[in-house]
Amino acid sequence: MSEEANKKQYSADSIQALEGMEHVRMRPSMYIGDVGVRGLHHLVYEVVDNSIDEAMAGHCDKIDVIINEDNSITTQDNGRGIPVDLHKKEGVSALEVVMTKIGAGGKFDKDSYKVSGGLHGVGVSCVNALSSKLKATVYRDGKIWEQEYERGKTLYPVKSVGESDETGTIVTFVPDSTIFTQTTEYSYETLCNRMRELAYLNKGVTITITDKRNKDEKGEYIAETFYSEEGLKEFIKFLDGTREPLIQNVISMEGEKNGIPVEVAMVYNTGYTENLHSYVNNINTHEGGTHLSGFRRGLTSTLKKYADNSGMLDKLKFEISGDDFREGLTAIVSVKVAEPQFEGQTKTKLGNREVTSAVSQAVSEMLTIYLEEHPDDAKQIVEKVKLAAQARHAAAKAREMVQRKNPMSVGGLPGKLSDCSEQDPTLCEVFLVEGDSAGGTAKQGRNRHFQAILPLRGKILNVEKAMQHKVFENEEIKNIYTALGVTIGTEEDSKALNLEKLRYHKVVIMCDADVDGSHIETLILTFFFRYMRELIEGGHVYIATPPLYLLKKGAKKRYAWNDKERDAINAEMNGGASIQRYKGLGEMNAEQLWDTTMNPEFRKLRQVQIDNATESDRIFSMLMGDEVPPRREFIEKNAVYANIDA
Ligand code: 0RA
Repeated sequence: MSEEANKKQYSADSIQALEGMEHVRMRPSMYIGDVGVRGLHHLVYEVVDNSIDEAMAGHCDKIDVIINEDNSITTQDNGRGIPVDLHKKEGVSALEVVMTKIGAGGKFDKDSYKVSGGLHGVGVSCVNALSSKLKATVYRDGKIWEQEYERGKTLYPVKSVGESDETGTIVTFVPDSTIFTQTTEYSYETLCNRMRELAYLNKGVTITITDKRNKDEKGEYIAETFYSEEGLKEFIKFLDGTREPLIQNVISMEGEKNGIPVEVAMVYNTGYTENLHSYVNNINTHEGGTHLSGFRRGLTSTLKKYADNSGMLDKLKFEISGDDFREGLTAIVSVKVAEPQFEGQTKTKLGNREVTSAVSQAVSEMLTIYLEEHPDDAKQIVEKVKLAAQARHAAAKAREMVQRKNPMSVGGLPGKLSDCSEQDPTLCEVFLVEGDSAGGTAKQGRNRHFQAILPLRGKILNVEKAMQHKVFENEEIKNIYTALGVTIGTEEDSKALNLEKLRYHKVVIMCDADVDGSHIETLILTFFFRYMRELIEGGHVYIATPPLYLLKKGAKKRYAWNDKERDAINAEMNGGASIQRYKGLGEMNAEQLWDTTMNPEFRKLRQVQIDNATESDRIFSMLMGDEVPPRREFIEKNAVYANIDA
């Protein structure tokens, strides 16, 4: 290429780069999912993923994440450092290319294991485009290099600012508040959960997180360090820590099958739920896919073979199904795929066909050896499978009852449901209200055009501890299924939830703002999480937030949702307001309930989201399971939140 042509090419490319960055700012959701809380945190994951890639390539074993006082984020790693030499094609430093060109991330590093993909892996340049300020500092080739950007635009060419023998990359960014209009405040807990998960998924890497916005009693910043020596094996222990184990060991393996790195860990507990977590390149694949199919296949065939040979199932009158092998099973499957194909509604379902047999083989080998070496455990597992098969038969009958019309009701709907008149489900809401009396108030206070009320009697069943057929036999739960119009089983998946006939697009849980109320709220959420997760994932589940206080002075009436608000309003009223503490929904009259909690114009609904399914699973099993101490600890630790949220 002539110099002239070269120049032309360069400017053409840089225009393209600019367009790419502009496009990210114009359509951020296309790159990071959304511009809410989730997208905001996604920025951190994106940068950290790059450091993890360095770690997987064997060049990095320490990653630090800092939430700075101003809610900006700093990440630091001890990898090779982003290359700073001239990028021939672009005519500028490689660092600048990585930071300002969409999709440039792994282009010049074909040898290393570059596995970012799917939701993540859009590149640090995306983070740059969506930050009002970003500074990259690189330790490499004996020097310290630096470049700064504003909204993705470079402020100056890469420059050397000092000398050092270290290597690594430091990135500090301020999320752009004109993009993240909802909030730019980071949640320490959310970031912690992801860093802990990453540490388990990438053993040997030390990940620290520091929150410089808060100090502890000793005057030190809130901070945590995550490090796992044994990876998934420890992850399983962490996840299943509050469940009662059926066998004493975690069954695990790690290796490569058909060129695909596969890691599996599993354990059986005495419970009834199946907890499978799967990851591709560190990304949680909520919708499963070929790796999970491979796991199921390997598990079923190996256990079936063992059980048949053992003769323990000889007296069983019906077929064992695949599900029976997974009752009380907690397992994690993690694979690394070079070019992952993601499918499904949320693009979290692995499509690569070759992965199924790789995982299936890995699981078969691992399990065969384990069963041979641990005959007592093997016996326990087969006994459990047998019980599961018997319970499944009972559950199938109960499930049919859920699908069938209830003879006690009008038009197939539960008698207790006060329906709305609107026919378009997208406009309809249903309030699940604890207790008949609060249900009565809600029924009077609602807008009957689009708001339906379903009162629930007292505490609903704790599904975490119940066998499936008990769940489907439960009256309140049957009412929820019929009222919502959802059924079990789709053409593709006999156990999936069918939302096609969902009758209300907003399902609002409305409970008292006290300890009992929040317990009931948790019971209902546990049910949704275990049996109607698709409903939550579809963004249909909300929690109503009734006020805690009514302040009155003269003719003035104001409501407060927490103590701080109460005090502020009292001050606004120049003090001396009479303050009523609402102990429950029942203390409000219909008009007050409408004004504060049900009227779309003024109410504050909290949408229920699952931002980390693996962690949610652990929390639910802990909150609703058998062991009391960890539950108490959690509640005490979160008591402040509980008050604010209540
Ligand atoms: C491109 C190429 C290489 C490393 C990186 C990018 C890299 C990016 C980030 C982002 C945060 N930390 C990072 N560390 C490295 C390969 C470098 C080489 O070949 O020496």
